[in-house]
Amino acid sequence: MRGIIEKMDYMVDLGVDILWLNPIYKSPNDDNGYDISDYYQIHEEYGTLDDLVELLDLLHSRGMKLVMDMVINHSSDEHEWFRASKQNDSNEYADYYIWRSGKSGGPPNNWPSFFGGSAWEYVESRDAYYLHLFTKKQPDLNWENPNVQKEFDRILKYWLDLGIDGFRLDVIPLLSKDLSFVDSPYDDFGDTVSYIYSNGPHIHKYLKGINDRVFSKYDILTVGEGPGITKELANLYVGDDRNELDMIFQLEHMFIDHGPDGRFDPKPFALADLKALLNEWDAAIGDRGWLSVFLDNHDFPRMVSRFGNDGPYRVQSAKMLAMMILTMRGTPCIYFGSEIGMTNVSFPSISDYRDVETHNFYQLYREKGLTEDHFLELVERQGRDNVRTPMYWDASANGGFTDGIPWIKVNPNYLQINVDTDASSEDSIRKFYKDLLAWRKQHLAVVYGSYVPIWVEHPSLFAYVREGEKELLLVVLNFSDSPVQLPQPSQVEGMKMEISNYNVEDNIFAPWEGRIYKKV
Ligand code: TEU
Repeated sequence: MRGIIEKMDYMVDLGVDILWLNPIYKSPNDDNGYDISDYYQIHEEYGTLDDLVELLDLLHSRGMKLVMDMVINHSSDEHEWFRASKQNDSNEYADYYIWRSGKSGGPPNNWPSFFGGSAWEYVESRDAYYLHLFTKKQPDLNWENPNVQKEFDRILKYWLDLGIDGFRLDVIPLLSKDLSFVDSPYDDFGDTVSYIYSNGPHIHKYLKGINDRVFSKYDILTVGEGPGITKELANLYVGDDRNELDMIFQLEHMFIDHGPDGRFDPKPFALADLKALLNEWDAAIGDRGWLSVFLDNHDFPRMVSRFGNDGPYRVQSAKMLAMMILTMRGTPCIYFGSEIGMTNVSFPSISDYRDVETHNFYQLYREKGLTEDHFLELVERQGRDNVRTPMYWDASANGGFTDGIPWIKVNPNYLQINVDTDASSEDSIRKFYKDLLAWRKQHLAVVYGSYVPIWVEHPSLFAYVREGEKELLLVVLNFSDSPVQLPQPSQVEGMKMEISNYNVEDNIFAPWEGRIYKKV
C-alpha cells in the first residue's frame, strides 16, 4: 500500500475514478490472498491498517474511491473457524463449512475443483470430506448456516464503516450449491461451473439478505464476479428491481477459448464469436441491468496478447482494445499495466511460476505424460501469472518496482515496456488512455447511451453505435493484422472523427485501427 500511495499521482493523472484492490487481508497466500485466514486483519506484507486508512483518505482527497475484494464463498483452511470445524461435528463452527461422508471410501461425488483434482478433501478427525471448489486450502463456507451469514454481515460492515466505497465479490454465484450433491453429468468443466456450481437454489435469498442488512445502508458500489452466471440469469443479479448487486463481471468471454478441460485445454475462437457473445450479453442486460466491461484481469492473460497483437502491432492494438473497453456499454475496468501495453510473460522453467492453479495442472498434465516444455507453452498462453508480474515504472532493476527481490520475476521485456519508455514515445499508450478517459467523461452517450451493433457479420470489424440524448457515436475497430475496407462509407458521412489510434481518415482501416466518430 505504501507503493500505491507513492504512485497516487500516476493514477490521478491517468484519470481513473476507482481503485479495485485484490484481497489484502491476512492469508497464507495459497491462492494469492483469495484464501483469507483473518477477515479483520491486513496482511503485513501489504502494510498496516494505518496504511490502508492513509491510502483511503488520499484517494478520497483526490476524488477517487476504493473498492476492496471480498471472498465470502470460502475461507482459508488456516482460519480459526476451519481449524475448529475440522476437529469434530459438535463445536460451534462444525457447520460453518460443507462436510459430507464419503461413498465407499471415496468422495461424496465426482465434482472437480477449479484447480484440478477432486473438490472434496478427507479429514481423519471428522471422518468426513469437506467441499473446496478451489484449492484444498480454500474450504467452501456453508451459507445455509445463519451464523455464517451473521459473520459476514459484521465483516462487511467493519470495512464499510472504515470508509471504503464498495466491494468486488469473489465467485458470488457459487455461494448457494445444490446440496443434493448429485454427480455432475458433465465432463465439460464450463458446463459444471454454469449448471452445477453456480446460481444455486438460495443465491438470490442470500444476496437480497446481504443487500438489505448491509449494502443498502451505505452509498457504495458492489460488483460480483460471476463465473457461471448466464445471459438468461444475469438480470436476476443486477436488474434495477432486484436489490442485489450493482453490476457483475460476466466471465463468458473470458472462457471463450477454454476447451472441455479448462484454460490449459485451449481452443481457437474467431472475432465473430467474441462479437456475438458480447452483443448477446448487452442485449440480455439491456436497460435493466449493468455490466463491467473488461478484457483482462488478475485471472486471465494480458489482453494485448490474448485479443490484440503483442508483436509488431502491440502499440496500435493496445490502443484499439482500450477504445473497446472504454466505449462498450458498462463500467470499464482497466487492469494495471494495460495502459502501457504490458504483455504476457514467458518464463523458462515451471519453477519461475507462482500460481497454484498453474502448478496443480502442471502436476496433472505431467501425470498424463505431457512434457514440461509442452505445458510451459500452455502456461505462456493461458496462465494467470501472465498478468501477475510486477508493474514496470522504468528500465532500472526490477522495472523500478522494488529494490528488494520481487515475489515473482519481472517480464524481461520491461526494458522496452515501462512507464518511462512509454512516456518518452510519441506513440505513448498511456497518453492515449489518458486522453480517451478524459474524452469519455465529456461524452456521456458512452455511459448512458443505447448500444446497437452494426456490420455484425464482418469477420474483422467490431462496430457499434452509442446514442444518447445529445449525441450519436460510431465506434469502428479492426481486430485484425490486415487492412480492411470500410463496408459502408456512407455510414460515416456527416460524422466527425473524434478519436483514432492512427489519425488517418480514409476508407481503409489499417491493422488494429480503431476510430470513434461523432455525428455532427
Ligand atoms: O476466480 C474464480 C473464477 O471463476 C475465474 O476467475 C477462473 O475460473 C479462475 O481464475 C480459475 O481459472 C476468483 C478469483 O478471481 C481468483 O483469483 C481466485 O483464484 C478464485 O476466485 C478463488 O477465490
